Amino acid sequence: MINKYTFGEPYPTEAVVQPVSASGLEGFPFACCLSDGLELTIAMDRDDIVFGLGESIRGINKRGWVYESWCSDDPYHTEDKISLYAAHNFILISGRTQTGIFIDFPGRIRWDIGYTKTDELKITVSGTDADVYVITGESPRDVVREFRGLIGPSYVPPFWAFGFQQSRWSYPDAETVDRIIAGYDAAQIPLDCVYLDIDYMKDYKDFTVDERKFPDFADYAAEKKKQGIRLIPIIDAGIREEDGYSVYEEGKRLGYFCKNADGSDFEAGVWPGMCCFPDFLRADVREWFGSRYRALTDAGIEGFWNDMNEPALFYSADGLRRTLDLASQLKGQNLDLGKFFGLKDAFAGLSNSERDYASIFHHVNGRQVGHMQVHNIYGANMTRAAGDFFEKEFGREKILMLSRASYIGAHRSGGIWFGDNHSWWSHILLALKMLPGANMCGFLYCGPDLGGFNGNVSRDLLLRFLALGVFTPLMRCHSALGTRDQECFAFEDPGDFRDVVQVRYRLIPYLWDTFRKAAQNGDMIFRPLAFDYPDDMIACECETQLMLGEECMIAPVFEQNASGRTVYLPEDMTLAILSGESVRTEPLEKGFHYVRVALNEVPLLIKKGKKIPLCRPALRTALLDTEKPEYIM
Ligand code: MIG
Repeated sequence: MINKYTFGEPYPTEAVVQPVSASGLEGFPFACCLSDGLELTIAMDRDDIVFGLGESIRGINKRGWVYESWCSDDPYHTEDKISLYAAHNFILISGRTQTGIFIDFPGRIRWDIGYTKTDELKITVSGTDADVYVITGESPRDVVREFRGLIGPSYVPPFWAFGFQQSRWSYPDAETVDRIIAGYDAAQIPLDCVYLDIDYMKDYKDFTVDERKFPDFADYAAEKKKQGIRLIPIIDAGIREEDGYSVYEEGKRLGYFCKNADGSDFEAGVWPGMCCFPDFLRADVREWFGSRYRALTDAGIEGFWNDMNEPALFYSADGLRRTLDLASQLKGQNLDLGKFFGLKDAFAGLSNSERDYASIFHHVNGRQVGHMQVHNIYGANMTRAAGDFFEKEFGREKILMLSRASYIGAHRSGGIWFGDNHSWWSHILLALKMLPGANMCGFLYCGPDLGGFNGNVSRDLLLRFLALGVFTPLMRCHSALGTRDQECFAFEDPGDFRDVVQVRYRLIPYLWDTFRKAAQNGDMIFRPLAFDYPDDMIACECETQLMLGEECMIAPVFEQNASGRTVYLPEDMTLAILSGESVRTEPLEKGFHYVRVALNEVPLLIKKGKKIPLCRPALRTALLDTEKPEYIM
């Protein structure tokens, strides 16, 4: 059952598609207090598990930490953080009763989940205008399905988006892209997409291609497509200020950019230098910006990733001026501690600064809206701009769309990648823990940067990361500028990588089917074990394995130099060890088992009475023969 409670006059985020009439606030089920903001206090039972918050830091059970919904460009996903790129304002308190809470509010929200007081959940909304949805159901899964009905159907990518994807910041030109594809083909490792990061553009200008690096881009893209490879260019939120650049000139002329308080265009530096930021909250701006993707779809491009749309700001024009003034004031002085650190902090604080965000204004339907109140839907609306255009122009399931920032509602327009993680062993598990949360909020097409974005990967870490990625709908290897080569063929004995990626291709028909069912039924692909075995205490506390679909359970190896891992089986299951075209199965009884998994192997646990179809592997999704699968059970 869904109850909606409306406080004040909420900003219409359009996260919800199913009309629900609001209940009277006198029936509001939680202690609440209204002052500068809305504060809800909820008592938790000792054994309650709190699921949710989608793409966020820490565990599947969110208890014991404080989180903030505030879309943040933060490349250090360490345990002390409270925000990542997304604002997925849905939690599910699961115990004797099952209660879902969705706070539809696009500004900052603080979730103190037993951090200050062990058994108390305190939600602090930084405003008094919010819709609060309270959803109850028989089981956690029921609550999620109800919620998903409320927020509408998930984005479904094209079939080829289930293929393996290789990315790097950057493959700057056609020769490099060709070398990557040739490397994969020579090693006989399947591949479907190569990503183009910011360097394909001319001076980092959206919707341009640097002709020196990619001469005759449309012909080149067509040639790649003939080889079965899609190119996926990046699009950033900031628009370079440059006379003669049509996107900038049009945006400026039409008044489509975000403003300062005095009505002038807000300016901040990002990759292209000084930029303006389209006011994506406006329908007319979305339509305008969305249609700009045509510059690339006309060249045959069928996939995009929207980046830096929190929005990330390296510095604002104002902030930089202030900081440089301070520096010149201090020039020649003997800097004491206070002055030195003041200067240092002033430079460090230039990026993504609160003061800058507070100085941005949107103009929606004749109303001026301060950015702080709507920060969390900025990126979501950039992705909606693109998604709406693609759907209108090409229909559904034709264009691959990923976004870095997101809010609930954006799950209808695209998928997400989990941002700039590290080549750290702990980040295999961090990704695993985000998956069910993201699924709850409708983000089905998602996954982490496999191998880790920042830092240097090791061969074994990449293989173990890939063995998780075999199951994530988005299976993309990506790495940052300056890191060691992270393509599968760049390591010794690429045959091991082929074995792992082939397992993915063998599973694609099954994963595609599972994905479609989840999208159709408003269900999850990945569930915490607690959803399926609520009476099994060990299963409820398990944070290193996930249920996948109706049939199986995944349990990736996540430690270096480990020849396997301990797996907990809440019931008898079949262990399948998959590697290339080989499959080994072994029945295992309920309980703990140490399972040996070599670096070129992928473990999968299959429930009693279930079977998983496997097709023959192929180098491209288009070459898969999905007709006569072999079954494992
Ligand atoms: O500030 O375009 O998350 O995937 O490679 C970094 C360069 C900007 C952040 C994205 C990452 C991408 C990178 N971008």
